Amino acid sequence: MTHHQKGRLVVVSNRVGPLTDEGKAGGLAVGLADALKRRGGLWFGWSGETSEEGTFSEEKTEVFGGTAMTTIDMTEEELEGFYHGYANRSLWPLLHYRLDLVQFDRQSDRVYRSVNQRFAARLAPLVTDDDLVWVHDYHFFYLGSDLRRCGYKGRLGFFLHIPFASPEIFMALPGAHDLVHSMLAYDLIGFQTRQDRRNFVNFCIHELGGHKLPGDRIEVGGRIVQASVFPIGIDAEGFARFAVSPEAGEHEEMLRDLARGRLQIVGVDRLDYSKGLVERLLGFERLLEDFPDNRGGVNFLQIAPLSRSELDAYIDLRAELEGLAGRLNGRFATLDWTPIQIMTTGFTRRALAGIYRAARVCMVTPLRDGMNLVAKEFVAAQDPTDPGVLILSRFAGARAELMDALIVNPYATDEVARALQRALTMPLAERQERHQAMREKVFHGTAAHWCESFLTALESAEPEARLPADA
Ligand code: ADQ
Repeated sequence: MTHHQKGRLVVVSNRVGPLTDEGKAGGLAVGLADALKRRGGLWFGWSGETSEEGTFSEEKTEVFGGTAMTTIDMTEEELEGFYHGYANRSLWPLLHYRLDLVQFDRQSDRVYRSVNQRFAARLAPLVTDDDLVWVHDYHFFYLGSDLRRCGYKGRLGFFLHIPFASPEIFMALPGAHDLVHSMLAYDLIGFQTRQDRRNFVNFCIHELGGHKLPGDRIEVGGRIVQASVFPIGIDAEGFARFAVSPEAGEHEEMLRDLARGRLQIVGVDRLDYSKGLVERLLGFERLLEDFPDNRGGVNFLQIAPLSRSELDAYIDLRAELEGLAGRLNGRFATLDWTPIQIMTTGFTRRALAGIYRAARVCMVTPLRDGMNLVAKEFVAAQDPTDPGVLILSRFAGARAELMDALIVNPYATDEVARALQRALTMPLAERQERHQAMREKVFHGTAAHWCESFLTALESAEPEARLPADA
């Protein structure tokens, strides 16, 4: 056997960078940046800019230490069809089980595939077969098979950050078979949860005629692929340090001063229909109806930065939420108390950590979520001697690890209200016990751990494995 030379890590994702842990970088960027800093390598993706066809600037490359960040532009038409269209109007709602919001059209399907091809063609000359190529998320399902067509024979992995819907739902996608077929070009496919993996494997078995092999492998039409579970995490120690920084302290204090002894409930989510924000507000309203002692005694702060605000579904959601919050405040507010505050402001990591720390309760109640890093950040930010309580949706990927949260069905308004009441009145000893159990999970399953587990599995994957008969 020839010794496999450890190649460079090549990460492909729609957005590239940043390589620092400052500012507003999410957990994902931090985890990847970490791995790239340790291993050196290339981060390849979209520049975030559009330019006219034919006048594409050469790719831009910035080098930081051992890592190069190389990006290319898209045309306006590509941005519309690939990003706003197929990725965010078709795949996002589909994979979050929202067939009522899905829009399919053949133009954006076509553009999505051609952008995957173009990115693969631009990436191909930048990689060698000794590299480890790791492609991220639902923007690039086809990129692996396109890269193979360009001649790449090295190891090729894919990680899906969002849920993989059950075959019943997934089959609604025109071209569903094509898409999953193309995914088989990857040697290793990673999912957030066992359920996502099971949905994918069931699709391969029942729709593509594949079967299970020992280990995590499946065989489809002679091609062997490994499908495994790698729950993403956060830099827990780093985040816990942020939570005791001066900037966090200022925010924590500000929030406590404003609350004037009232208990603080927080929610932190991109303003997205998958996050269950409407249902969450209704749960809070039910709390005030059914447990009236809380009137005047709790504050609910929802931080919801705007996201994809060009899309109708997001414009409608924003209007619905603002209407609901207005109605609720109108109904319950007194001269010295406003029950709900919604903000669309972005915060630094440190400020956010301080806000989590000031909260008695954090509501993470998505209708579907791949993982949900807010749940993990909230746990990491708490003061272990006086921790807050996490209310977590049974439909968040994080539920698999954070079983010691108060688990709710976000659609069941009464259940959400009861969980809130229980969280607000939970004795200190129980808060500490639950927090301690969750803290262990969050500090064990970190972003670095996620990254290393995936890359270790990818390193030992056999590139383009085939059944002997097929070879
Ligand atoms: P998202 O859907 O974006 O991620 P999430 O995992 O919660 O959801 O990550 C959001 C990140 O944005 C968190 O790190 C949070 O702190 C940050 N954030 C939110 N509001 C902010 C604000 N106002 N200011 C600053 N930062 C803010 C997708 C999937 C998830 C999966 C992740 C990672 O939908 O299910 O967990 O990718 O795989």
